[in-house]
Amino acid sequence: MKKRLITLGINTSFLLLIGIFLVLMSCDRIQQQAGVLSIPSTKQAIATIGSASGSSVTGMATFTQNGDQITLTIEIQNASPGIHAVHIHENGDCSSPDGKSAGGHWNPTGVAHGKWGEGEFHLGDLGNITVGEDGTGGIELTTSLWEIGTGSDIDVVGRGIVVHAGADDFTSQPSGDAGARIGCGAIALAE
Ligand SMILES: [Cu+2]
Ligand SMILES: [Zn+2]
Repeated sequence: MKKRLITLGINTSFLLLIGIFLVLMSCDRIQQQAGVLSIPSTKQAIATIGSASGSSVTGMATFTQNGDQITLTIEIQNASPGIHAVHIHENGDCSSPDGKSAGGHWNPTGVAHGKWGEGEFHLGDLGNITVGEDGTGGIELTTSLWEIGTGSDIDVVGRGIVVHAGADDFTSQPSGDAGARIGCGAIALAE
C-alpha cells in the first residue's frame, strides 16, 4: 500500500513537471511570434554634456527613434540663468578645454545658419535653451531630418552637442554669434 502511494506521488510530480515544461514552451513561442510582429526596436543615441571654457555645466542629450521620427531631449544643469544657444557640431570631440575640437556647426546639407524650421538652417541648429534661476533648462525637438546609427551624412552619431555662453541670434553667419562654448558632449549610440 505504501509503495503504491509513493509510485503515485512520483507519477503526479512527473506529470506536473511535463505540464510546467509545456506551459513554458508555449510562452516562449508566443514571445517569439510577438517579436516577429512588433515594430523594429527603437534606436537611441546619447551624449553626456561636460563643462568647457571653465564653466561647471553638466547635462544629457538623448535621441530616441520612433519610426522615421527622432525625438531629442536636452537637459542642462549648473548653467548661468538666461539664454544659451545649443547646437550639434561636426565632431564628437570635446578634448579641447574650449570645446573648439567639436568643429563648426554640423551642416551636411551645405546651407546657411538659421533658425530651426524656418527657411535655411543647419541640421545642427537646435536653437536656444532658457536657463532658470536654479541653473537648469532644456529643450525637446522631434524631426525626421536625422538618422541614428546608419553611418549616412545625416546620422547624428559621432557628432557633438555644444552649449554656448550666449544666445543664438539665428542670423549671424556662420554660427549665430553665440559666444564661448561652455558645455560639450559626444553623441554615441546607446547600447
Ligand atoms: Cu554651437
Ligand atoms: Zn548653424
